[in-house]
Amino acid sequence: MSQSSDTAEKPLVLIADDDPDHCSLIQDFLEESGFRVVTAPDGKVALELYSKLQPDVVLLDVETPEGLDGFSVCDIIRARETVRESSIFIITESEDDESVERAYTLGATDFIVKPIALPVLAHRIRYALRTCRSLNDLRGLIRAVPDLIFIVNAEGEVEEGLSGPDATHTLQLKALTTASQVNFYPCENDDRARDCIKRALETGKPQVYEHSLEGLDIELETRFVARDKNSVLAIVRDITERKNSEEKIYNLAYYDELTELPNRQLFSQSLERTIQIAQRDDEKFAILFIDLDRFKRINDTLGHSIGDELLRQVARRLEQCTRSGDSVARLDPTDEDGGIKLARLGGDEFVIILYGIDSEDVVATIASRIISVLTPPFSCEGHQFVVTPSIGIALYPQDGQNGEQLLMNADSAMYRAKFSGRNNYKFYSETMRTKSLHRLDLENEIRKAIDDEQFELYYQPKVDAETWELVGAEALLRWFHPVRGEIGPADFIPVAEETGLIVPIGQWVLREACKQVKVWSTSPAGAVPVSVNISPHQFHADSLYEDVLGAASDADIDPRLLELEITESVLLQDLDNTLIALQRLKDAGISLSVDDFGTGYSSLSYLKRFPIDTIKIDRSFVKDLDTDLDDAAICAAILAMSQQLGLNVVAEGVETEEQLAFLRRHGCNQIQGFLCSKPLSVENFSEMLVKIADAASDPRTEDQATA
Ligand SMILES: Nc1nc2c(ncn2[C@@H]2O[C@H](COP(=O)(O)OP(=O)(O)OP(=O)(O)O)[C@@H](O)[C@H]2O)c(=O)[nH]1
Ligand SMILES: [Mg+2]
Repeated sequence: MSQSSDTAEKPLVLIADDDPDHCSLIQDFLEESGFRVVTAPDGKVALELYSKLQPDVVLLDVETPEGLDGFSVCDIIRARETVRESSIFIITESEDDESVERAYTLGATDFIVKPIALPVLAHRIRYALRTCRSLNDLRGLIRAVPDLIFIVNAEGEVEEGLSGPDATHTLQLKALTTASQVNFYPCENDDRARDCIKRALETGKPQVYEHSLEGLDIELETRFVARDKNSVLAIVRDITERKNSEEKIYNLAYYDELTELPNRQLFSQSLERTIQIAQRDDEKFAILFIDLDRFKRINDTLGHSIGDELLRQVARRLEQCTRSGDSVARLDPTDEDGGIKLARLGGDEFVIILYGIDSEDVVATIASRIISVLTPPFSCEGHQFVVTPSIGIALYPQDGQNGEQLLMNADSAMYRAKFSGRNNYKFYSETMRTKSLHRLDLENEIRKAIDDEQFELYYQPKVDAETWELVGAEALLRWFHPVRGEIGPADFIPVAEETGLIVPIGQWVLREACKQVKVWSTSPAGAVPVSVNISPHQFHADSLYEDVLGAASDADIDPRLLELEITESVLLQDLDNTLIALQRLKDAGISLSVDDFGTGYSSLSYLKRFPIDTIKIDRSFVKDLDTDLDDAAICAAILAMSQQLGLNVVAEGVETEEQLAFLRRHGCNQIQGFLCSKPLSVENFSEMLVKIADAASDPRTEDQATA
């Protein structure tokens, strides 16, 4: 070991004693015991050496004949000390009370009476050094930590502030703490704080307590640590920043940024909790699943930012329906601890929980209210528009035992609301579940039918009402299931519509019909125009125009041989876009006809606006022509009006001579129905064409034109 490190490790002792013999006796002994020693003959030299060498230990003889005595030197040393503290021993001849009192008051570490027991002296010095070092460490620590540290008694009163100079800065409490650090931290009035102090004193374990400061945006965390039986250390930390970032993270995770409503995540948690509470309290609640109708069009036509603004406004209006003052439904029991009633699930989907409902009527009332709250037009950036919702309702407990199931069922009820015309609400019910299971089967079967080519087209002839000549045919879809046999269109078309499968089916029908038109275009009876039914879904699909014209050009047919039959209700939705779509088709040479005329709104104005060639009188009017005067009047009126507008009219479902006579009398152009022919397979239709051709070359009877 080197000399320098040797000396560095040895504590330095300063002895001030005017008796040189006594002084050197102590010096020799201490040096042998592992200390370094310097000596001073009087108080003045002692102070000089103290300032120069900063000894770890000072031994002061009180009785110096002249100059400063030991007490005074002790006093001056303590006054000069800043950070580090030395151990100071006062040496006296006698142990009188007054001297002892004075020494300790002046800050002496210990007291030694002559004659000195040298072996004990070494131990006492070492012990004092250890204590002093610990104290110095603690002081350093307190000065360095940014926390405020107090001594607080069992009643919560602050007794002393211990903090170092940095603490108040980090707490940003300058305004409050300039007078005194102690004043701003009164925990004696806070029961929670007092409980924590009590627990810290009883258990000996540190207690953590979070609180804010009244009137200030500051969050504090205090740790109470037992100090002795009656007091604790209160270590106070400013956690405002941490709290703020925790809140930010929480909001990002659980709230929707756009509308500031709870998001799907928070909703799911709240829903599970609501289920638990409803189960415990034997309560009922409802979930309302809200999806805006045709929201995509707003994005597409006015841009995403207006779409966003609209979603925000919708959120605000929905909030009105779920305000806690709402007397129709009781409050969500989870409200207080963050339970929610309204959330945005994503896109244009919102969801509401109505807790503690007594009957479905109550839920229906609120659903109606939601519809009417959204009814007034919205205005965003100078645009005004109407947005309607479709609402699906699932009830706990009958419609689902867990959140996922309830939400799924509310969603499927919403789907039904869409399907029945939008802007309404539908309850999920057990029957619907059965239906949806059935629908699921059917949906799979339809998919398979497309792949396995189980569909077939039949063609029902249309004839001229006067001459009975074949003027065209309507293509009708048939499904021959390998196991179930023939499945009627009424059984599968609605499911195909609902699932969107009608689009691929419709595309197949178009292609197939065009191929058939091509085959018959070279028939001896002449080309046969074919009409194809276009479903609402298919009509609104973006690909309609390409599907129709693509099928015609792939089959290499004249588009004029193809007619599209569209229902009245389709025409009446979204008039402007419908007009554009129809005009494009018309310009490409496709004929257009309105199916089931008379069953919908029968608005005359659209007949004038749209480029329509033909209207078809629905079979329901034709059926009772002979017996029902109203139906007869309607048919007559449709025929008269069509003549005025120059439209071709086809009567569907004509079965009797009487019906035919009536229709002829009122100027109906064409007839379709069993009276002339039922729908025929391709094979039978082709045979019929041959017969027609034969009859034309051998004109004995007209009847051969019919099947
Ligand atoms: N502006 C905006 N649009 C969104 C947002 N999230 C989803 N969307 C759009 O919202 C539309 C939701 O469409 P759907 O509900 O499926 O369809 P829809 O057009 O509303 O028609 P229906 O609901 O069937 O009546 C989609 O076009 C999404 O692109 C969003 O945060 N902002
Ligand atoms: Mg929608």
